Amino acid sequence: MGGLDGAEVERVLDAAGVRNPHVREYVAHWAGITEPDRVEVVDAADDARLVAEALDAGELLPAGEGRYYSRSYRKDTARSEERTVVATGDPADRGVYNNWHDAEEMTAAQVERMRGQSRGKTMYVVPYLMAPPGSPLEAWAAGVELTDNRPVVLHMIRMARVGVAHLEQLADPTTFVRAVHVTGDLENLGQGTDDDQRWFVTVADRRTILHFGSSYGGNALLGKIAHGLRQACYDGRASGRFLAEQFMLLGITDKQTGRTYHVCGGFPSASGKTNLAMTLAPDALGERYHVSFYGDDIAWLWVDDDGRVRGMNPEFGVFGVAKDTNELTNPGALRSIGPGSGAIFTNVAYHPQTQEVWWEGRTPEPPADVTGWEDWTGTPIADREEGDTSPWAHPNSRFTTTLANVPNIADDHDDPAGVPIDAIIFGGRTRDREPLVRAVDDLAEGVYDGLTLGAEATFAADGLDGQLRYDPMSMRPFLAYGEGDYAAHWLRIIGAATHQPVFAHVNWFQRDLTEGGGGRFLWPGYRENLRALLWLAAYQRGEASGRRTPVGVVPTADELDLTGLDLPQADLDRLLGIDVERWRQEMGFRQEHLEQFDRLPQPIWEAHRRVAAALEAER
Ligand code: GTP
Ligand code: SPV
Ligand code: MN
Repeated sequence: MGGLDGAEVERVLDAAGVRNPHVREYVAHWAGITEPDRVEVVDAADDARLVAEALDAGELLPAGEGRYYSRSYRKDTARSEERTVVATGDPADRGVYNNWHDAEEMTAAQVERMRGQSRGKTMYVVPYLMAPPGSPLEAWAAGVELTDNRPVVLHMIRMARVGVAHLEQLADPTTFVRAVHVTGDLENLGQGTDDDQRWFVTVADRRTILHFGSSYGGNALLGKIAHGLRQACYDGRASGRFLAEQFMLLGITDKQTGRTYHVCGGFPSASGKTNLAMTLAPDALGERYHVSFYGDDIAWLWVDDDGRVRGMNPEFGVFGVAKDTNELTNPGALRSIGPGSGAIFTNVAYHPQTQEVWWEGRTPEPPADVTGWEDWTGTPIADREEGDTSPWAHPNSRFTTTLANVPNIADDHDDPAGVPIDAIIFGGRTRDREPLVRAVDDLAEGVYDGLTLGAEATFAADGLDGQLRYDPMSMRPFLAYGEGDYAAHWLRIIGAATHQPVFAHVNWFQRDLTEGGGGRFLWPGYRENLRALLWLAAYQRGEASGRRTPVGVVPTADELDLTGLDLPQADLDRLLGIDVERWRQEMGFRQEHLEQFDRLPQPIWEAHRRVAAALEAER
């Protein structure tokens, strides 16, 4: 053990009040492997001191009153799906998308990779809880992240409930996720080459996460994606108790009736979950409706004793995409990262003298006076070569802020009982074919719709024009076991509910593909998206009947509240239309997509055939 002996580890754990013997043993075990110089146990209350240390060390830079800026190594700016693995002891867990490997082999390889890699560094022990305390799912929510990276600790404090107490109160002291993060020598890991040294492994049947070689969000904040999604996806099925999904969760309160309608749902990464959940009602409708935020990236769903589907957000903060966030698109997000928020900006553009930050879409044009501005790599904008049009901020630059800063945070967002779920929606970036919203009443058809979610390949990308990159339920990068078994688990969990939520597919991204249309978005999007959800609520209450189509029920033009919107009739027709020929083409692609999955339940195939037959009948 580098500069640290076992007695010193014991002393630190004693001083921090870590009595859970299983936590102590785990910390000592990994300190022996990664060989840090120091061990420190973290509590959320340590934030101010850790921030001060990080500023001193230059790991963070000041970004205006109580806000911070961090730059990552330039090859370490996003999740790496090719290097991400789910490992178990059972080859039957292999799916199409989970990149399954053997648990024994991956664990041994990661131990060797991590050996001695924290020398000279501090190992931070970060006990956390991915649930409101007292949640019926608390048994699956506790974890201890070990990380040798201080900025990662600061992000964890914002994104998860951090403190020793969470690990001392467990009903079963052994059931916490062991989440080990070792940064590695980022400049020498061969990112993206044949000699890539990084591996991000969730050993799901051992509830152990071993991530090596990155300090970026989803790769390093292990409570979030690795535990909150991959591990929980596995645990939800192993226990038979719950679903863990890459879903946002919001409530729409009708101030006239006092009723709140709860909607959760999945859109693939960078497709609008944060924006939808943080949405404030558009001005024209704000008198009547209030939208409240529960979560923007993860929801765990279960069925309560009364047969209601309930949902909660296991996270404590938001890790949002910066690009295009501005006063018009998302005023709520801007307020959540305002002065004194403690927000951390990663990989946006920065002005060291004024401590300002900027990203593409923050204002229509970049700051006119470029003097002093640096792009996300630290290169002064003034030194850029003539004709360099690369973005100032990295396209995946992000902000990190706690839920408490979100202006429309729901009063009951941390209620351990969660909230009743009325609707489950799916949406991707689809330039044609998918209408603004279509409701699906049947459970199997709803699950089928989620399994066939995707985003269209762009004109530039390889592959068939109009073919989707499928992303089942928006969980493609986070699935922990095979897709057929996943579908069966969905049918079992939601099928046990006595009050069935309605399903719906939404699409904010239809484009004008006519000559001269320039590919503009047909729908204004952002805050106006509320209108589609209001229709869904009315439909579910029987106050709107819509128009039945082979792929679900779409609103009639007069059922959609368009007050204050200036939408040409031709656009509206397109937004609410069903292009049967395009849909028939899509059914062929879906067939191939679904055929890849082992053990896909019969009810899903039947749903597929029903939709296909209904489309044939339209001819
Ligand atoms: P992850 O955090 O990666 O899971 O992403 P997310 O699904 O939360 O995506 P987010 O809400 O951060 O949005 C990603 C991008 O989509 C941003 O650049 C938004 O500006 C853009 N976007 C979101 N909603 C809309 C919309 O309704 N219309 C249009 N045109 N763009 C949108
Ligand atoms: C996503 O990529 O879907 C995210 C951000 O929510 S990350 O934390 O990188 O996974
Ligand atoms: Mn996400």
